Amino acid sequence: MAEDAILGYLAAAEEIPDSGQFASQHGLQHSEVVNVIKSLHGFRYIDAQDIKRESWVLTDEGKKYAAEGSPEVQLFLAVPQEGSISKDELQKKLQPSVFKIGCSQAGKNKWVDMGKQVSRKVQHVEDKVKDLLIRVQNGEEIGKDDVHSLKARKLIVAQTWKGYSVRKGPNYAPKRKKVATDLTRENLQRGDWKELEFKEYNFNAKGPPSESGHLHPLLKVKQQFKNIFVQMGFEEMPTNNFVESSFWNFDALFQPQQHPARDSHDTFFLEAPSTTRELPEDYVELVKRVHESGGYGSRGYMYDWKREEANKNLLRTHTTAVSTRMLYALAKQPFAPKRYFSIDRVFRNESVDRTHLAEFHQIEGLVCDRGLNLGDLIGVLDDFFSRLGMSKLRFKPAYNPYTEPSMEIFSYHEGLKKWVEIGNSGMFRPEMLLPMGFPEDVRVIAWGLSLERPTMILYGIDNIRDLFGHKVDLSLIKRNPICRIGLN
Ligand code: FB9
Repeated sequence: MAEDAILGYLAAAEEIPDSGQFASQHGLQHSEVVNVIKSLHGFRYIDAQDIKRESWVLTDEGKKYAAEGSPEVQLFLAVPQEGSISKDELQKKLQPSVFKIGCSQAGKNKWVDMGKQVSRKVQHVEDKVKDLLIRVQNGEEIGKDDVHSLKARKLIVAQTWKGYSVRKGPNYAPKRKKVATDLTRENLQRGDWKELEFKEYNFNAKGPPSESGHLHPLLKVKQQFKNIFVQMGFEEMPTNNFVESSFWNFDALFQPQQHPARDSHDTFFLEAPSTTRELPEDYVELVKRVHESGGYGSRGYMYDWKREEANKNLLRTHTTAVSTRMLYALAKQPFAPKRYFSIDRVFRNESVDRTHLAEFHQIEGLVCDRGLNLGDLIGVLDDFFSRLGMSKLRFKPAYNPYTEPSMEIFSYHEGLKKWVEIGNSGMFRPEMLLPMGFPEDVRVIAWGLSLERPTMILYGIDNIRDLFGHKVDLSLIKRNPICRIGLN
């Protein structure tokens, strides 16, 4: 219909200057003409150029006055030719908005005398506003000042009309040739494939969206970290137990029982099962002793260590609890150097804000070997973070109950143009390692960071709720790019 009209018209004419006029001249919907133009343009039957036209359209209020007359005229007509009418009377005769606007406009036009009593000051008035609105409605031009005053009264608004001017295209034909998109058995049998014109291959056409599963950004970044650890010869520790005993999460790490992190303000303790079933008794005895009176050159914390405190079950506050278990197990065997890592959830009863939830994923690495020192720690941190594209590191002395010395790790982030705290680290205390049974000269260097922070920075997410939790918008999961960490 519209297609034949357009192709037919161009058979005789050079161009269709304005698709809008063409549509109204051919009694066609402009929207339909536009769709056909886009399609014919796609197949290069025609060449279409955008044309834009600014026009004015009436607002709903404008339409109302065009139909019922402007409020000032409605008010004027409601005032008796002779004598006067009380303002209240007048108000009853008109709609509230008409009365309000009518008063101010008729007053401004000095048509009426607005007192307690309202009376006419002129015999006759023209409803210029209504006339102007009707002319705009009919698409007629009106004067600049009139446009300005109607716009000021929010009776008209600007509207951009978009259309096309059309000329013949390279593949122009008065009728669209049916282009074959398939060479079928029938074509071959009928032999009519010789006449057929085949559609060009559109190598840029997007294939049908493949509905498949998508990895959460956190899992993509987690995989990148795992690859780096494995490349550096680290073995993953089993972290499949969110519930831990205070013993492995705190006591075995030489963290004193009155340490603030051990109260329910920071830690989620379990109601059921509230206490752990079993602990290695001889080792517990050694941990009790080192807390109470030290040993191994330490004077300990000199307090009464309580077994029931160590028995309390909690949601682990760090994956260092897993490191403790693995190091204890390692100390049972004839000593061999070991590199371990873990990446899994930890839970902290912290105040929730833009970057903190009650749970996050901790990444931890440790190296256990004879004679290791702080230099070895800095070395392995340089190696680890350089593989993440973070080469310039700075270290700030810090404190952890289970490491001495301890260091916060900072890296200069080119993108953010600032030094970012990228983790914490230290050397596990002898009060932690020797009760496990490690030889004197065995040292363990370790460090930790979160998975959420690097993921937020890499994916440009500034609020952790957009990354993790029930408020995450699934499309983020669907359309997030691959993780290019360390792959610059
Ligand atoms: O992840 C952290 N920051 C970070 C890491 C990477 C990163 O990459 C970007 C692509 C460039 C950006 C930022 N932090 C650790 C530093 C801060 O965010 C800090 O404010 C918050 N920390 C968490 C704990 O919050 C209470 C991050 C989390 C953290 C902190 C310490 C450890 C683990 C996680 C640890 C440890 C440790 C120390 C010694 C021995 C063993 C483990």
